[in-house]
Amino acid sequence: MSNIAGRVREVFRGDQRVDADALIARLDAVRRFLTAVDGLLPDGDLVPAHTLVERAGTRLALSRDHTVVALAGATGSGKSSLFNALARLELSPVGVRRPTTGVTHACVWGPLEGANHLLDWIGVLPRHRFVRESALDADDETALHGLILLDLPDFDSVQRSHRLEVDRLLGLVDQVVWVVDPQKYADRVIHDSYLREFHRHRDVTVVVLNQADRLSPAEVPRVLDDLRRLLDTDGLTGVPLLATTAVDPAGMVGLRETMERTVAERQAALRRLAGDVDTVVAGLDQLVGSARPAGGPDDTAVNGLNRALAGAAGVPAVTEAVERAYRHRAGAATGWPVVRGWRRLRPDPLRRLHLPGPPGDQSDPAESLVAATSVPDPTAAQRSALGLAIRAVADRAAADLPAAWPGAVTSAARSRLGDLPDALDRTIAGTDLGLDRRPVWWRAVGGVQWLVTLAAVVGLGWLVLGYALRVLGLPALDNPMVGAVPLPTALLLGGLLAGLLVAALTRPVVRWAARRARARAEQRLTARVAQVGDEYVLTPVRIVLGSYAQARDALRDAARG
Ligand SMILES: Nc1nc2c(ncn2[C@@H]2O[C@H](COP(=O)(O)OP(=O)(O)OP(=O)(O)O)[C@@H](O)[C@H]2O)c(=O)[nH]1
Ligand SMILES: [Mg+2]
Repeated sequence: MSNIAGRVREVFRGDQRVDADALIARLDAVRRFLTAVDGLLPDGDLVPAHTLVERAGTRLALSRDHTVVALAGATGSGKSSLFNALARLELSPVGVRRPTTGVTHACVWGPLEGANHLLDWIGVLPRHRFVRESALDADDETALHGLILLDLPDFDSVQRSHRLEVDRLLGLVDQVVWVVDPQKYADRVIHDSYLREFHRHRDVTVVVLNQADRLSPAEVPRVLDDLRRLLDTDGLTGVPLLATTAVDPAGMVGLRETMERTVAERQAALRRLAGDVDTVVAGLDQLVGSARPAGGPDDTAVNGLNRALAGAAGVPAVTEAVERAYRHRAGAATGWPVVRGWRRLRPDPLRRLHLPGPPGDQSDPAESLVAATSVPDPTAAQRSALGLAIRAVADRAAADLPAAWPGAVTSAARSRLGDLPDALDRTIAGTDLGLDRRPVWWRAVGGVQWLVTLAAVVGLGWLVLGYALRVLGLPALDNPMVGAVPLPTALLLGGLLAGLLVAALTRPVVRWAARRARARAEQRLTARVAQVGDEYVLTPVRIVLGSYAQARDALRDAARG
């Protein structure tokens, strides 16, 4: 037996110490990760992390002076026998009827009070808790003070409740001693369903080949070698492996020493949780990956979005109306006074869209509380173009992110889609289209038109008066001459001609200025619509990208340095 104990010491790894503060920092990082991804990733993927945070918090708050060690294994491997042998008392019934142990038994070395909270949390019924402290053998047992040993039911049980109990407890204990026997040590269940799953908990895993007395001394090393090979395949290279004989105190020496070392180090709880963090981080890794998060949606996608938003908001219709309104208003201000009145009767093109009418218009909709325009609703094509542009923004922003994220980014990009039409409409209604002031040159041209019209009217009156005097036989007026033309005729014709000429000269200028007004309005509207896109589409996307970056950083912090 002693040479087996020697082999065990060689491979015992108890090497890495886990610093409690570092572990708490890693758990905090997992917590930060969960906060960052809350509502963004499927809840089902986050269950192990939530469970870890909750369990680790509780375990660390409970006694760290105690080490909870579970004896786990197939039915009949001798867990209860080892439990009793370590306790040197018959605490847990050992039987020939399989399975024997249906409920977890616990034995506490040292006073029970400190351990009770731990056992409450672990869920061992008080009537199955025993204390291993007697005045007689106190000295023998001091080395195990702080040990809470659990005798678990069989994990390969025909009783489903046994398996559930074992699985539950294996998630809570600090260290597991896997008990196998010479007949069943190579069983697939223990290796595939249990040992392999624990490969990140190598630091808190011990494997014992019990019932070694049933093998010949020559067979023991051979079976141990075979078992070691299987453990290597399970990813458990280097875990302590020792042979035990529960029915012979000499066959318990190695296991007892291992237990004593575990209890003295007080590291098992921390190592177990560190292994849990490793497992959780490895599981989350594919959710976050190492891709650097993009700073935000790229320019091409944003430009496409702005174009689609402008289309859906009716910017082309409004700018078209701005150009026509400019021509309409300029015509009313600078046109030939005789026909100006007719123009005023025609509705203003912007007023028709319920946009600000000419200055001084009493029913200016910009002053009303509900700033809704009558800009035509987006067509189906414009709506689908907007949908595609939003999708493109999300796709480009999430291009480098792992599979779990593009969905979250797309949802964020579309999250305020329902509010967009109103926001766009309000923005259009609230945008200064640049037609508020009448240009000075309108007034100057309008003044000239009045003057020449006045001249024509004076000329006409003068001619009418001369004609009336002639009809009545009264002395005729002495008409001054302008060259060969009498002054009244010159005034009338000159006034009319000048009016038409000014109108003809003004028209191209008005057209040019109207186009400029349209371009200016288009610039302003596009800028405002882009702001709406930023607020309603890009900002939600950036928030998700920010969460991704936080999650990625948190997971890097949670990974063991
Ligand atoms: N020869 C020998 N027999 C052992 C040894 N350990 C246990 N046994 C016997 O193996 C049988 C099963 O032992 P238990 O301790 O009840 O096994 P268990 O793993 O607790 O079984 P369950 O409670 O059913 O899961 C009993 O008859 C024990 O006496 C050992 O080291 N050597
Ligand atoms: Mg048992």
